[in-house]
Amino acid sequence: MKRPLLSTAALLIAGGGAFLAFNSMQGCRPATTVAAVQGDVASKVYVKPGAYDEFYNFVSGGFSGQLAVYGIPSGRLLRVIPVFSEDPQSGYGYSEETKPMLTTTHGYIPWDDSHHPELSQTDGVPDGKWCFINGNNTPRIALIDLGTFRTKSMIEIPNCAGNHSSPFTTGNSEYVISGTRFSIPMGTEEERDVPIDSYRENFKGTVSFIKPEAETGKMSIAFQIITPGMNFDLSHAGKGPSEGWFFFSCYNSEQAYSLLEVNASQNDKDYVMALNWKKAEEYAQAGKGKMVPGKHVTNWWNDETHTTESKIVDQVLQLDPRELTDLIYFMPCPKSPHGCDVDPSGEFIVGSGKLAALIPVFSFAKIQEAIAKNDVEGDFQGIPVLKYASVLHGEVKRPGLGPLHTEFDGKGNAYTSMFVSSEIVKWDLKTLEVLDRVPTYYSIGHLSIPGGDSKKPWGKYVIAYNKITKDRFLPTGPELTQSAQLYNIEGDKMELLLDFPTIGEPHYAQSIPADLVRPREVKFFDINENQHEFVAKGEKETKIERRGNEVHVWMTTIRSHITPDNIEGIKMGDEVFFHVTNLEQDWDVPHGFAIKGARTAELLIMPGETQTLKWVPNHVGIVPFYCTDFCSALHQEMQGYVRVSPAGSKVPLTAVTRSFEPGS
Ligand code: K7E
Ligand code: CUA
Repeated sequence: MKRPLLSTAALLIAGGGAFLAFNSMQGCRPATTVAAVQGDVASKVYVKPGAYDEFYNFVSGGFSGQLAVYGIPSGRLLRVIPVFSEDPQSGYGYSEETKPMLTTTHGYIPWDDSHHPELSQTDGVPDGKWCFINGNNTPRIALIDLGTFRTKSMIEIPNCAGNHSSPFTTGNSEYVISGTRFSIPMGTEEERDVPIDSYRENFKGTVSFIKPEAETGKMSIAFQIITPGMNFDLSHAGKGPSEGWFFFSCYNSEQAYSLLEVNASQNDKDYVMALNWKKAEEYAQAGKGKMVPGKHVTNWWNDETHTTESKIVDQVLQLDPRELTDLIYFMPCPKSPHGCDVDPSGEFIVGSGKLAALIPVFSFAKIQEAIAKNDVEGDFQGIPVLKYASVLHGEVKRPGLGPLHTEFDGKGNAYTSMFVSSEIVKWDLKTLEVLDRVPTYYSIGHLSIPGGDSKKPWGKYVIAYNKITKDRFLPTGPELTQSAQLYNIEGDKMELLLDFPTIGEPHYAQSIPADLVRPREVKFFDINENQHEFVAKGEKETKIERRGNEVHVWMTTIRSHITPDNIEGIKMGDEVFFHVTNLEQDWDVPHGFAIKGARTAELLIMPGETQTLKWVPNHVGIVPFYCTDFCSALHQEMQGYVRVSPAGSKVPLTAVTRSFEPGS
């Protein structure tokens, strides 16, 4: 979303758009770069050394592909969890055990564009068990276990392109959703190889319902719903009265396939799609769908074997709403809606039209009435379009420019981010009156209140995630950091407390009280439960074995030595697999493993865990290896040697640790 606004405006004017009016409207763009910060705010974000933050804040890394974890209110970066991208720091994507996690039907894909962290829920409230996040580019959803802060499972989404309206959850995490941003032709090769300008006939969207198994976190696709071709942008599940429904923002109802900037900005209204997922579930269980091609990979981390298990699935169950006519309905929504948010009561659905000068709020009760009375204004490709006036609770007038996303404080207020006018606008859900506005620095995308899309927000803070920071931080060359800004929202007026930089580009983020996460904390892995194929549960179990040109080394680490540390008999042409078990049984004592010339990265092995580095020697001679993590006073002594001999050498294969008499 980082883009020159003026050129957009120019094109839209050329295209007859109403953007000019936006750009020339005055009054809410922050005039000064120095925010009015009260003298006493420092105490409100100050977490004294040794104390903990109140909230964990999970922030998407955008094009970094990762998920960053901050403490709130301090804004301290606690961890970057590798999800869709390789991570040299931990060996994620480099160890033999983690490589399959990033495997798809396109092969090994070590990067993605992550947008929306979504915490798992129980009874509509975040429960601290998992955090989901979407990969937008090569459509995937990942599940992060908040016991280990690691990627636990990952599923590829078939018949999808641009997994953007994802991975929003139902109230008990029965399902998480994936809606396709880009519509595409699907089916056989012949059906897919069509002219781009046959969009209207051939391009379709899908919405997939992914089921995470409650016990294991394994994910599978329960069913998929085919939709008219459009762009599905964001979504949220209903709750309370609207439990059982999902709502999606849809843009490009023009069905443009070129220069969308202009061509998809023509219609005054696009749609919010209401989807009855309880019905869909019923139909799926009653065999009303059909199996269609939908090859995808689903990967799952087994905590006992410390290894990824991968499964390829060839087909998915697809439901067609042209036959199952009570599955989806469209509601007109001005104009090119982005955010689609449901308030804590579940009655109000907020559609935020990027190009709209107002914010429409839909009423779930009225939607139900309109459906019951068939109160439609027509159809869109066979799907009923309900009358705007009939489903509208009301409109927030003159909220600001470029509304994107809305969150809630649980006290009857909504907070909407305004990308163009760079501000957060607070408004009353019932009266739709604007109550307060604060500048953000600058170009806010998402915003987030702890629990702010759930039934029970912890309405203490709102955090802005900004695309542009211009003059807010020390300059760092051509690219400046993106950032978050923390505001207190306990009073009538929002109050800016803190700026903090973020990794990659922050899109959405969610926060949860640390007290809900900490009880599940895993401090180390029980070595007795380690079922890795190549585990060595003690130094006596270390060994070396040749299998053709593969050499396997069962290796252990403990403060402060690696066993074995003298290896001979490796030959050019061999592939060496170091299976390193960390024997420690204590919190926060990882050991690292690196070897000269390795073409990937190190391993960082947690206590009780086994991880494997594959190494192909390419020089004859003595090659050192060592521990990379300063683990003890004698960390620098934690090293060893491999002797590499020419191919065909007769040096016997040995792996030992030797005692050594000084001076002998
Ligand atoms: Cu608004 Cu991808 Cu949710 Cu970015 S998206 S801002
Ligand atoms: Cu083990 Cu340093």
